[in-house]
Amino acid sequence: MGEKYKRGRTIVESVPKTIQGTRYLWQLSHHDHELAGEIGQALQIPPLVALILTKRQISSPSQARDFLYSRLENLASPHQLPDIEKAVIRIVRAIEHREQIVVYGDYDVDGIAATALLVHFISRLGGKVQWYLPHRIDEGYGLNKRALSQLHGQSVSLVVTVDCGSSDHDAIQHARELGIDVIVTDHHQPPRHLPAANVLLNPKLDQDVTELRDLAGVGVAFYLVTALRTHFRRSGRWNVSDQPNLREYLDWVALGTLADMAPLTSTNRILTSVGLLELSRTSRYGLRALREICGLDNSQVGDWDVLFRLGPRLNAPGRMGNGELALRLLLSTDLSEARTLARQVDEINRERQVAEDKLLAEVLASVEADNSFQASGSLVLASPGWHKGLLGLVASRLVERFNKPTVLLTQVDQVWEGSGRSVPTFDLHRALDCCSEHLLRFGGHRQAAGLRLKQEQLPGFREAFESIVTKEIPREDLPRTLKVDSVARLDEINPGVMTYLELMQPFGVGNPEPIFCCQDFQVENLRILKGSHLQLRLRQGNTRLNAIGFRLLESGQTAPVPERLVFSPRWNYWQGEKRLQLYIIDYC
Ligand SMILES: [Mn+2]
Repeated sequence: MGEKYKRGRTIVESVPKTIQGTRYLWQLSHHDHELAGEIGQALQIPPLVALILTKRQISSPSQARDFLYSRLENLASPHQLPDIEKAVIRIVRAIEHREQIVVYGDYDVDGIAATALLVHFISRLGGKVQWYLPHRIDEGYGLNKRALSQLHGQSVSLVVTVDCGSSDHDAIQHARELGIDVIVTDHHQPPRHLPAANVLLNPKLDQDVTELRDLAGVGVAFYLVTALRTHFRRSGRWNVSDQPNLREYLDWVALGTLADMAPLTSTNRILTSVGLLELSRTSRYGLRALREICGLDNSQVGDWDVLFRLGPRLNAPGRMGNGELALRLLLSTDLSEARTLARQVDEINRERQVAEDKLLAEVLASVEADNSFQASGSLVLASPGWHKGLLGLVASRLVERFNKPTVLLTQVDQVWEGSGRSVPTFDLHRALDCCSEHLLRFGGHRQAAGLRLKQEQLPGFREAFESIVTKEIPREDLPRTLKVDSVARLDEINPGVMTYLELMQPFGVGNPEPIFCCQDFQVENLRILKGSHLQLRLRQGNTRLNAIGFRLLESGQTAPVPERLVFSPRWNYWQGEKRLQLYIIDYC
């Protein structure tokens, strides 16, 4: 054992490479102590933090510095996006000629944040701009002919989409025939044949776009706005000092990017980490009212707050039908109006929760009623009465439970429509592409997608989808694995380390939250809350820490005294106090 690992880190070597926990097979990965030492020394950060950084594709001290301290100066140029200048020129012409512009959005958080951003900025430039959000149940996702005919009737001559449009060939063709120009800005996987829009702005269209490839819809809108600002500055409209500060828009960008589960690496990491700071001090009435209703008025807003509090509320109106309420909340310029809207959004979110639980129970009952699902690699379920806006949420919960790619469908106007969610290793979008002969339409990403098919296509689709899944995902029951970053002693999880772990936020896709394993502790206090949550007080030497694990136990199970835990540490804010707490992921 070398001298440099002696103090404190010897414990690492005495833990096996894999440990079978109650729910997961824990994989303790190899450490690059040399690189960690180099990073730790150069940045003067705790060894444990340096070690975690080496497990986030960071291979030098300067990369580690850029990762911890996000700087807007490091953002990639908008001109990485082909055709962005064409989009700018067309929008500027519309502004100058007082054309009626419409921002055509989507009803999820990403879509409404992108809509708000573009509407706000174009009107700031003096453009005549209004917005259009399709109704989720009546119209569905994306552009549709009826909406475009209606906009044509309102003398609209330019439609700029956000977060949608890449697959809407017919509607775009229709718009062009009516004399409406269409600029598509989107981040969904483009189809092989592209629609006939005047401009297509989608980072996934071009292989050479690297740093911007994973932008969310609101990220693409933000880049368009950046390019518009440059154009206006160059044409002499503003001095550098009185041009709009785009940093102020990053609160919306962070909301949409986090809620859309876009990978939090590269450009998205910078946008979201700076954006969360903006969200924490935003002066927008809508966001302030929304934070109030979530009990977040005076605290820093973190990734969890967006995912579990702000995001679901903003999503709820769109899921239940009409996202307009959430968009009006974001754009509100009056505090008392914003508070009323926030209350309404909150109420709809409660209705959504009740409806979601009910639908989940119903779907689970049909899974249990059909024995064939036990042996199948995928779940494809359809029922005419299911609520279309909730299928994605419920599909996610089925994936969590059964670990199988899941597609849920409901009937809309004689066709089946629905949502799919996937397990991390399986590319859902590609699978749907392979089954496209059985589909009317599909679109989305690796992990989440939407689809539409005819009644008679369902059996064929189910069979084709199942055969792709069984070919790609091994038949035998693979254990669910959990990557553990490092073993740690309890005294290593301290406020100093937490400061740096907080700098690594936001966590999510592409930037997983650090997970630690600890052992050799005493359990001083053990409680079961609400039948399924496990609460512990741990002691190791002189260090005592509280730990909590949500939904770890089956109801009626007696309390186990764990010997080893895997957890992520977080600050817990409660009644004005800030306490370190370990969130238990698994135990054995
Ligand atoms: Mn999106």
